[in-house]
Amino acid sequence: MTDLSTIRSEALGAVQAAADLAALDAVRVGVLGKKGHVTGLMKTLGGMSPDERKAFGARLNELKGEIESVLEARRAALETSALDARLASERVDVSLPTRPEGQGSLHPIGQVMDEVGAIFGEMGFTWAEGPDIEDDWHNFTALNIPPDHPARQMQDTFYLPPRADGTPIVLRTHTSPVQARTMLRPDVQKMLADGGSLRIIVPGRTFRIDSDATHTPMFHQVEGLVIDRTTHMGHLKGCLVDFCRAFFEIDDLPLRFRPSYFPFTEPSAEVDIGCSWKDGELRIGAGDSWLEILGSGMVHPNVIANCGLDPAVYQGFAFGMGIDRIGMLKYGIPDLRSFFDSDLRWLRHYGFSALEWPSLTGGLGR
Ligand code: 2NL
Repeated sequence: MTDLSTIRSEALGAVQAAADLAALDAVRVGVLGKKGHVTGLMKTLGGMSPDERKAFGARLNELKGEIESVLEARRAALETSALDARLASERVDVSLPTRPEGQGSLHPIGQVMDEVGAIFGEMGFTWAEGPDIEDDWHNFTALNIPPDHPARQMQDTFYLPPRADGTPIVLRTHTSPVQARTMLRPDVQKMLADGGSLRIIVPGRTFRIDSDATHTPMFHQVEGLVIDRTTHMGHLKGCLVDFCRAFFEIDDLPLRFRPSYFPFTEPSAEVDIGCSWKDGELRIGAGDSWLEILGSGMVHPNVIANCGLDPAVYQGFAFGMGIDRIGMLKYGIPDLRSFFDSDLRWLRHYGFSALEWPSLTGGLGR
């Protein structure tokens, strides 16, 4: 009897005296744990007579319940005061700046495409796209490339399994099939018949079996096309001079139009820009060297006819250039293959801000 009331008063006193949760748990273990006082008394029940056991057992259980409930009440009180203390001592500084978020950057290829788009956009060209996978009619035949032309060879062109009807399928070797598809569109034919002009640029991926320091099997081109009844070689020249000077941001950039040959244009011209080499480094815009930058010409009458237009009525010019190549030249990127390595350090170095849109008035590149 004295045992129980002593245990009770000691236990209740210890619970109230526990200053933190760890001390409170020590009290619980000392009373109700495996070797606790109450647990020890529970073990003595087995040696008692049934009447003794019943009476003592009931009192023991009552004591155990009482201690459990004061333990629980004290635990709740300690937790509340611990939280109150934290709330009083810690504070959130809402005036702190936010953590900087990682900002991605634009790949130079997309940047150069946007720059080219901004320049030709100012001249009234719209942006056209089409499929990477083409049939050989749109990729070769429509463009006046004869069946035995070396460009059609398996060594140069990626062939895919032919269509069920036997039509050969290729990865497009240039973006020209998009121009052919555009000219063939009924709404474009009607617009031309009504006296309008077609002016498009076609940026996109192209594929050729070629792989070395200056060629990758996948690369990027932008081609352009103007078709109406009066556009002539003078327009071609003025347009491309303006483009090159705007793109390289050099007002007096020297240009040279050099006679050339393409199956899809007649006459054809390649365009070189003036440059010089000093200590192995390229300087664009002055000097006595020339750098080939693009190919161009008046659209061949056969191409006009293949695209459903009368070559006696319609004429125009076309041009094509390598996006990757003009990007390397403008931004001093030495190795073409690095464009496609997806190296984050390279992208951080050569990448462009996604928040600045190239424009002739606001600035093209950096
Ligand atoms: C080059 C040369 C060129 C064209 C592409 C073209 C397209 C049609 C009709 C006529 Cl639909 N021509 N495209 C014309 C001349 C040159 O590209 O060196 N590209 C990298």
